[in-house]
Amino acid sequence: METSRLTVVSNRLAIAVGQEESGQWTIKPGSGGLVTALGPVLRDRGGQWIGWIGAIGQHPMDEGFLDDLLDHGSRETGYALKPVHLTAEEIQKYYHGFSNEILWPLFHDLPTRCNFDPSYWQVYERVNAKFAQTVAANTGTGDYVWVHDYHLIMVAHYLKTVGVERQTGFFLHIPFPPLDGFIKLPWRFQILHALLRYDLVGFQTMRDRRNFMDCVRMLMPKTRVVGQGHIVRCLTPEQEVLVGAFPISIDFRQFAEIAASQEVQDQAWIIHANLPERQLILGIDRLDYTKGIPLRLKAFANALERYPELRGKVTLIQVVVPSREEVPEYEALKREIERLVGEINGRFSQVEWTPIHYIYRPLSRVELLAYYRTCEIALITPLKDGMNLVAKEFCACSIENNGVLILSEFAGAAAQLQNGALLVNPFDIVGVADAIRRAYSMDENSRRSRMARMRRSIQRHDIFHWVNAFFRAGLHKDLNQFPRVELFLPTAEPSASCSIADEEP
Ligand code: ADQ
Repeated sequence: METSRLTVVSNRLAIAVGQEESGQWTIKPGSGGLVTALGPVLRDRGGQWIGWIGAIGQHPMDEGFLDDLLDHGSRETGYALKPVHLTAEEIQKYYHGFSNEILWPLFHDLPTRCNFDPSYWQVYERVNAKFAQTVAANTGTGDYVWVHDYHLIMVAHYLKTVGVERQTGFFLHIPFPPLDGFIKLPWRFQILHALLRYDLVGFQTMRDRRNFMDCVRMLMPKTRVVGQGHIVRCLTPEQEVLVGAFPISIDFRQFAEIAASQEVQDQAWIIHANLPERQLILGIDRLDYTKGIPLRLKAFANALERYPELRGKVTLIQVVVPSREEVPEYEALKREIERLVGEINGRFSQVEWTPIHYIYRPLSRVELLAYYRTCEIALITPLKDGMNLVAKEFCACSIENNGVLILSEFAGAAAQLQNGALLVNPFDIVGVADAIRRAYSMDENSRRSRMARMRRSIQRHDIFHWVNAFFRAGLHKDLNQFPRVELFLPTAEPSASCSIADEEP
């Protein structure tokens, strides 16, 4: 009997290839929500990951050498890495274009930011077909193919088009928009039809699933919806599709354990020793207009303005992780953030107190966890977010149960954390400012009971719970029923000329 193996497919592989000044190639674990979530899952179980290698095409690299590099990466990460190569035009029109100039803003309820360039669509289709070919070439009929996110909605459609039968699941990491937003998409029928070619489609929240079902009911009249509750069945003229909500999570235990380590504790102590006698408020985001950073800075200024007792008593540490910097819109956002930070610091700073510490770079894992552990308040105010793992990571690292989470009601995480977090409307500057004041003066008992509730919930619904819920729905089996890593991993010795850099989240 053929063994069913697990193949994860995402736009990017779980590693980033780069070249140091010395000319040596390095591979680092990738960053971002998807890698943080799936890394521990595959590491625990093994499997293979198919994805784009990143902008490697611009550098001259021998194909054999790349294979060596990936073999090395496979042994370090614990799962096999299978690259998909993209041309410059494909990167431009499929990735920057259709994915990030159309689907990303539209699905985050920001249609005015969309660039509906018709030339993007064909390239999006072509690249999805390319991914489907790589999947077909690297899997067998018994394997489970798990496709991730908005870049790759058409993969199951193209597998079916060329007659390749695989069991497929799809998980959307970003929100699914309401009908009146989705309906603006010129390719709305093709996208809905393609989603209904998977065997199982998963969303982050019930709200996303409801939005999707509204679109199916309105735009696909031949599809019948059967059932209620956690998972429903869609009967299309071609097949049956299961549709469910599976809120993604984190490896809670690992975050909590590392947060308790001596290394993190030492670093946390240094942070607080340098910013004494005040409460630290933490904001951590990728550079992106959906994360609501400028409005958050304005809310912080509003709090300092209206509540003078906060001056000198709170410091906002705003960490921004560089992302999509080559896109003018993101460059403009960076400049706006820097202008606001300068303006607020210029206005409120005193000799021994600077209101905002601004950090624009990725953090090492130890640094990141030290900030989570030491900051008393997390201020997480995306305008819209699929889930937001930072909110969950902050809670997992708040091992003394004394952190306060201020969270946007438009983050997917709000559904799960509403019993402990202070929920805010990120567009309401005065409301967010009031929440900052409330968090600052919250008594110890309330802090502890709220944080304990959130930590319990995240611990119970951790990343392994998420992956098992998905597999049970799609396959009636658990992650540990997949075979171990040996089935996929190469056996060659690591090449001497490449190295794995220190792990970053
Ligand atoms: P992202 O938009 O990347 O993910 P998020 O869920 O917040 O957003 O994940 C960010 C990840 O980056 C976190 O795991 C965090 O640890 C890491 N990170 C943050 N700051 C960092 C720093 N300074 N240095 C290094 N690493 C840092 C997408 C969707 C989300 C969804 C996830 C998972 O947009 O809504 O929650 O996928 O499904």
